Order: sequence, then C-alpha cells, then structure tokens
Amino acid sequence: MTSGRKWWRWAASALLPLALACTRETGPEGAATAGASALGGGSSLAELMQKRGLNEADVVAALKTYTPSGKHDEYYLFASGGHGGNLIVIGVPSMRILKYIGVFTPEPWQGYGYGDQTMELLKQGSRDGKMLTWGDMHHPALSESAGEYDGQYLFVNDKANPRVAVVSLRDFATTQIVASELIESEHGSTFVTPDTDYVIETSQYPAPLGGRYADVTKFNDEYRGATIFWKFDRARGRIVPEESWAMELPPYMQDLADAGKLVSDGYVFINSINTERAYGGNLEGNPPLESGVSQNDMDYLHVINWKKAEQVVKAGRTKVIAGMRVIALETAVAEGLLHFVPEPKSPHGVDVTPDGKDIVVGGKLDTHATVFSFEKIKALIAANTFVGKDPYGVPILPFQEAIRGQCEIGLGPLHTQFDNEGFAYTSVFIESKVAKWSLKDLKLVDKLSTHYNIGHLVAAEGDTVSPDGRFLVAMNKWAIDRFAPVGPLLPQNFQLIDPVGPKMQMLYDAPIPLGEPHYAQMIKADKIKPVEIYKPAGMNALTHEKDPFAVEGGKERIERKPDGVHVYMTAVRSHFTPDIIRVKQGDTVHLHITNIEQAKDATHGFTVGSQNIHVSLEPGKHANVTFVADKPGVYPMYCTEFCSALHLEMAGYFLVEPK
Ligand code: K7E
Ligand code: CUA
Repeated sequence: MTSGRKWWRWAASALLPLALACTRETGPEGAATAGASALGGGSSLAELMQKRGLNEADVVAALKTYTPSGKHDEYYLFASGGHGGNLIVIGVPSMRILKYIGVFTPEPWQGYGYGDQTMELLKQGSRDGKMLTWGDMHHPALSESAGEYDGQYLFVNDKANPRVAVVSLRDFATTQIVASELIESEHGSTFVTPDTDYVIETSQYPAPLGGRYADVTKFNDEYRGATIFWKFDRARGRIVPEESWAMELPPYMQDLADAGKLVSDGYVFINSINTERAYGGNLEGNPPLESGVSQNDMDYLHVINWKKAEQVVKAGRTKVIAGMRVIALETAVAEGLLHFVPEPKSPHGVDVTPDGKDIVVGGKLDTHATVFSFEKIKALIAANTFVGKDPYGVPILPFQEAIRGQCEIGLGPLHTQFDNEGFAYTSVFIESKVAKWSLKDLKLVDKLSTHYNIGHLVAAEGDTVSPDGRFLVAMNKWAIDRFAPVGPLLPQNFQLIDPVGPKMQMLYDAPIPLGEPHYAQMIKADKIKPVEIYKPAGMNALTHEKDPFAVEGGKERIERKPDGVHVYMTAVRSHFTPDIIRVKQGDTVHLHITNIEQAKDATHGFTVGSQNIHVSLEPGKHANVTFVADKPGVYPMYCTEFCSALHLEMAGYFLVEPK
C-alpha cells in the first residue's frame, strides 16, 4: 500500500515539474498549434493549463486520477444503486463506470428480467406472493475471510421490501434473492461477519412480526424490530434460509449495524433511533414523527452476542414466525444475548475500527463521533454493571464507563471509515465535509468540503481488518452546481479524495445518474478474478452449471411437445440457427438459446419484436425464454449486440400462423 502512496508523491513532486519542463522546451511550437484550436492536439501543458484555467493543484489532482487507455484501475468500487435497485461498479482512481448489475430491478441490456432464469430470480424475491420489480438498495457488503475482502461474493439489501441478494463476482451477476416475511422494512443491512458465516439484515420501522395486523396505537405491545442472521454457505454460494435465524428486538427504529472483528468477533452492534417509540399521527393530535423521535438525549446501541445466540438457536430455544426461527426478546434478555449502551441523540452510522477494539458512532443531532470501547463494554456486561433496564427488560450499561472518548467533529456526523495509519474519516452531513481525525488521541486533523450533503464515504478496503489508506470517495446526495444542468432531477456526486498527508485533496467529481447510492465498498482489483467466458458452452449463469436445455452446434431443432413448441437454437457470428420459427397462434413457445462462441467479448443479444423479450448471450451462455404467441403475425427476430460486420444480417423470422 505504501508503494501506491510513493507513486502519488512521485507523481506530485516529480512528474509535474518534469511535464512543465518539457512544455517549456517545446513552448513556441505548442503555442502555434494551440492557437489553431482551443484545446486541440499539440498544445503545451502550460498553455492548456492557462486556457482551461487550471492551477498546479488541479493538474496534480488530474495526474492522480487519470488512467491512460488500456490501463486498468487499482480498485473496484461496488456502489449501491439506491432506489434504482441495481448495483454500480466503478474503477478507482479513474472513476470510470464499468458495469451496472441487475439485482432488484430489471436490467434490459443484460436481459435481466426478460428471460426465464432471471425472471425466476426476480420471482424468488417476491413478498407475500407479489413480484417486485424495484428495490431501495443501501449497503453492499463484500464477502470476507478472516476480516479481509476475499473477492468472491457481494451481498446487497432492499430497504423497502426487506430482501437480501447474493451477487457472484465470478461473472458479476445476481444469483439469489431471499425475502423474509418476518419484518416489513429494513436498513441495517447487509453486513457480514468476518468469515461470512452470516449476512445480517436488521429491520428499521417496527411492525408486528410475520406480517400480522395490529393498529399502530398498539405500537408498544404489538410492534417489534428484528435482526436476521442469514446463514451463508460459501461452497454453494448461497444463503440457506432453513439454517438462518433471527432475534426479536424492541420496537425502536434499529438503524445501521456492523459486525465485530478480531477481539470483538462474535458480536454485532446495531444503532437505534426512536427509543421514544413515537409513531406519528400528525392528523390525529400527535406530534409529527420527526419531532416525536427526537425527544430523548440518548438512544441505544444494541450489543448482540451472536455466537452465544447461535448456541441458543441450536438448543432449540426459538419460536417460528413466518418460517424463520426467532429468539424471543425475553429469551434474548434471559440468556444475556442483548445489551444496550446509551448513544448520543439520533445516531446513524456505527463502524467498528480495523483492530476490532472500538465502535465509532456518529450522532446526527450531536457534534461528536463517540468511540465506544469493546473491552469496557465486555467488562461491564461481565460485572452486571447496569444503570437500568428498558421497558422490555433489556439491561442498559452506563454510557460514560462504556466509552473511550468523543471527538468533536462538527454538525451532523454520519458514517466513519478508516485508513492504515490510525486515522478515521467521518462524513459530516450538515456541514458537507469530510473530517479526518486521529483514533489514538481523538483529535481532529483536517476537514475538507464536499459538494454537497455527504452521506456515506468509503475508503479503500475500508471495512476490513487492514484498510489500505489510499483513496476515499465521498458519496454526496446533492450535486447542485457541479455539472451541466440536466433538468430538475440531478445526478448524485461521487467525489474522489486523496486522504494521504496532513491535508486531504479533492481529486475528481463523478456524476452518478442511477438512483441514490447510499453506500459502497472498495476492493483491491487484483482480488477479483472474474471468468471471461462461460465454459463449457451452454452454461446457466445462475447455477454456473450446464443448463439441461443447452444446445450443441449441429443439434439445433424445433420440437412440438404437450407443453408447447421447444426451439433449440444456437447463436454464433453471424446467425441464429434456426432463423425461421413457425408456430400457431396460442402456442406456448420455449426458446432455448446457447451462444456457442468461446471468444472473449463475443456477446450476442436476442429479441423477438413486440414480445417484451430480450436476453443477453455472453460467450458460452445459455438462456431460456418462455412466452405465449397470442397474436398472429410476422415478427422479425434479431441480434441486439453489434457483434460482427454481418451483425445486421444476424436476424430471422418468428411466424405466428392464425388459428
Ligand atoms: Cu446513511 Cu442507508 Cu447507510 Cu443513506 S444510509 S446515507
Ligand atoms: Cu450477434 Cu449481432
């Protein structure tokens, strides 16, 4: 990681003067050429700087992010697509967008949600039998081994319709969506335990568990929160719902969560707001929810001993709600699985330090980052040092005895990330700033303005036991004046920051025009080794196994069976076989299409006009598409990727003969 820093310093100190020196030598010719075209070829660096109004700091920033053609980025940034429902993959430091990954929302380019396999996947994510085609994605979590990102899987959540999706980083594709009907909304999700034994999903807005009905005036007695521990089977790459379990929580609004690591491994920390248990009703004589939830000076950091809870589950001390084994709140209290520590006013982010020793909480209505000591919390629990109990019997630890201290940050601290030199970086929402502070002495070191309304921030390998201390990305909610205007709906603004040294430096603004990315994680690029083609040809991208309907070259055919017409097709530059399909009105049609190519990037797309069908056929991939040919007519079908010189000729006819 230091080698990277050396490069930066070298770039800043050596390359720039060198470049300037070169331009000085070629000055007169450069000037002549530059005069001809505003920014055109041949301009000298000095002239370009002058013409574009750039200063030396701008050029240094440019040198730190510019990535020449053909050169790969050092990091992948996996950003949530917010209420766009899909993931965004970005290269750092160039901030080039590399891919969108269809997850909760259909993604037409990838055929995601337009063929049988991906439709089945979206159906897996149904709640109460209702298929959902959007999600509110907040927190991507990379799989970890011993607290390090291992580059195998990514998990993401849907806050609106409580669900968790698994994305395989072998091919950057969603492979599973699980939905529990235990809870009705979530937010503290997804977070993984250090070896990815569990993927954590915690409710946000309390509701009767299991989808029951109870009027909101029964809030205190009938409404509850819960945190779900989804069991992950790494070998199979799947969440196993039958081996998953949950813990019932009081009806507070549980917020963000983080898993302990190293010394605090085995614990999970969850913030909460609304310990007032306000539920709104501003037309019914109650204060509006926003003021109702902000009365108390302290809310509760939930400290959960999940390893102990796992034993309680194994001992069968659970009840089953909505098919999920749930540790009842009374059991959690009786077994000492759940403790509360007061935390300052309306906390938001909770982040465990890389050494696992401290838990940093940002209070939205407090000016501090509060640093809780895991050692102290553990000792207080062991000694039964409680200042009281909440209305549900959960023991409350003394605040002052549980903290190591507080750092004065500014107005509206939210989320915290870490580097490799003992510094923490906290986003300061109301001030639109990043605060850099020392974990050792809890002193503020530097503040940098962001544009604007920063939510999360993400550092390279920032949630691991060994952050890299390299790039930092501020994930800003508002762009306001940063980009050319595009109407009232503006993109979000990701700002790339160099966090190294006494003064942080703003490097680059990247507009993000897809939903509102809340959080992202940044992983070393060399940890991810995606496949280049699906091998052998005929692979089902969901199962990573050969599809039972895979088609070999030379075995293409059309078969009429009791369940409809089966068309076994291949795609290869530049034709589909067969290229004429005849069916009768009312037939159910099953298309089985294999791209039999094994050349990198030789992707074909397939569509039949007016049928709302589209699949992406990457090299070796197999797709199945089922639909009813209900309208007679002549429908051209064609390849949707410009795959070869004869791409336009990669077409055919789908004929539906009238009854
Ligand atoms: Cu702060 Cu959902 Cu993590 Cu938005 S959350 S910012
Ligand atoms: Cu295949 Cu265009």
